[in-house]
Amino acid sequence: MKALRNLAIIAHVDHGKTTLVDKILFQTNQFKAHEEVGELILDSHDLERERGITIFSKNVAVRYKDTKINIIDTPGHSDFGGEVERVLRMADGVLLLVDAFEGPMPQTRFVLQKALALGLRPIVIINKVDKENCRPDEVHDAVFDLFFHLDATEEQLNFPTLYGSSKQGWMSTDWKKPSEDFTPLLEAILEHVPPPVVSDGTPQLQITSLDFSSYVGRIAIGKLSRGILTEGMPVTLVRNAGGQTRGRVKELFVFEGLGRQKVGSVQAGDLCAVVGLDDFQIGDTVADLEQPEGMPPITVDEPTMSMLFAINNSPFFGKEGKFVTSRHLRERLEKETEKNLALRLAETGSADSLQVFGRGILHLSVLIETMRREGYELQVGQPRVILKEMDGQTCEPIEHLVVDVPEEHAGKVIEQVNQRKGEMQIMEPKGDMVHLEFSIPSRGLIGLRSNLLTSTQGEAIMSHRFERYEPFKGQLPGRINGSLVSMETGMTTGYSIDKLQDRGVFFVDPNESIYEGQVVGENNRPGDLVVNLVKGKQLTNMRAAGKDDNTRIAPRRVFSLEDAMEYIQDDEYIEITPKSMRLRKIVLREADRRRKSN
Ligand SMILES: Nc1nc2c(ncn2[C@@H]2O[C@H](COP(=O)(O)OP(=O)(O)OP(=O)(O)O)[C@@H](O)[C@H]2O)c(=O)[nH]1
Ligand SMILES: [Mg+2]
Repeated sequence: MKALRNLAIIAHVDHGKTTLVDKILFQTNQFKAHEEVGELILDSHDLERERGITIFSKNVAVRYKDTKINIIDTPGHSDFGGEVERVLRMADGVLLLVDAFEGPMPQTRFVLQKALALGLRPIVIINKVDKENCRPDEVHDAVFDLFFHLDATEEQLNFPTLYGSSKQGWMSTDWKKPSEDFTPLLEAILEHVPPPVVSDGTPQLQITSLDFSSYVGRIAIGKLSRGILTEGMPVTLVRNAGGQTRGRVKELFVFEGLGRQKVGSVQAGDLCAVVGLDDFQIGDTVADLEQPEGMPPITVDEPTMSMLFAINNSPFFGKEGKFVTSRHLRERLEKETEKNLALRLAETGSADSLQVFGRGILHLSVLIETMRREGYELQVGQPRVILKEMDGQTCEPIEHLVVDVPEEHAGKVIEQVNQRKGEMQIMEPKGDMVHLEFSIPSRGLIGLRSNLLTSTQGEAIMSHRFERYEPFKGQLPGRINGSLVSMETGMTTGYSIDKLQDRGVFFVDPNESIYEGQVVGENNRPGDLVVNLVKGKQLTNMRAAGKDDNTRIAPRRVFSLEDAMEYIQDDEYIEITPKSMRLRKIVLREADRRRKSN
């Protein structure tokens, strides 16, 4: 059998995983014409490129000294932690990347814990030592402490450490002595990552990941841990949920460089993609036709957040989208659940909406954004965390929150987190910053990021991760400021916006089409205020489109989709079309709203 290593790269978000994999591919000659365009080859999805984060884990393979190294790049954002946990089953070792300034963060802890529990051999990389304020030695000690707290075995505690810069393309055992390239890392991989352990017997491949192609449908991905698979082979699928079905391996692929190579057979130990099994689930085992043996089942993580997805019924519906009916919406969401594992749907009692359950704001916003680009129009409601009844008590998700912030802002951060029922657990210096750790209800996190950024002039770095369920902590203060709501449908005028500027901040520009019930701004005070932005000195407006007035108007507030999701109140929707995003009241007419609240 060929020499083989399977490893996954894991880290907190942005610590440099994809940069490392990209550069390894480059240095091992997997692609030549790599131009420094500031984009990562591996973050190949549009949304990944735009946001500069990895959303989907990816398999690549490189060759070093006659050894094939399968590498799995994983997403670092906590919404995708379940995916990381699953793909770790394909690996025999992990590279744990830690930013040389930030040190271990909530997601570092989560992914390391999972890797250790699976008995994987870790190599630690202290990355970004090229950065000026880095503190590699302190970070190394913190990583050691983390291993210790997570009950690493003696062997795991003896992890080798490399220091370096993914960006500059080198790793070294001593950060003060940079090397030329990744040779020290590749050597460490050959030495410390064990080859896959394979036992004799009939084929066994547990499906841990999936891909989708519009030509062949769903593609199963996993590690062949036993036996041989060949093209055309009839197999039995041992279901994760129990039971068995039969199928056939139509085509087989192994990973090679950035792509896949079609092969006639796969040897135990290698990772592969299987085409032809139509109806499978994650965790199913592809096994021998006659004597199938399944592998221990995998649990797919439960959703933590839900949101209402509804058809667009605003007065402006159907102007921009191709897919606007409830049938479109349902079919699209149902199709999504075939590949988006952490996503669930539930009926609401209305044909025009579905309750969608996911892993967090980012997980859901990626779906909404993808649908928007495909030409869908839809509306979504306020995201809600999922409560659970446990031992006769209502319980809610509690998260571990870490905030690093310059000292002068620490007080404001603590105050805001406390208001949201967060409890401080740790406060200590970290370089020239203060490092704060809290436990806080997930509810309290909604909208917290933008508030903290505002009150710290953009300097707070925060991240969080689900920890456990605890009894409900009681009511949280909602958004303090109410909404400015449009009284009429029509075109906004600079004149009217200008006249109302002391009432709040606007989300619309002059000469924009708005409708009655649209949320056009934020009220300076609590409670909603209905305003007329349509009225104007029509004559002057017609002449110069309100030019004089417009110059005095403060720029409108711009929301990203995630900002909007964290911002809206429970009686509001976000309307999303291929070209626009608007906030609105669910009930558009003021009189109806009043009647409803009485
Ligand atoms: N200075 C410096 N910056 C780096 C280094 N490695 C990565 N970066 C930068 O850090 C940012 C994040 O890098 P990515 O490779 O996308 O990080 P990631 O871990 O893949 O992020 P996610 O996949 O979203 O979890 C990018 O702006 C990189 O250019 C490094 O060694 N030094
Ligand atoms: Mg990445």
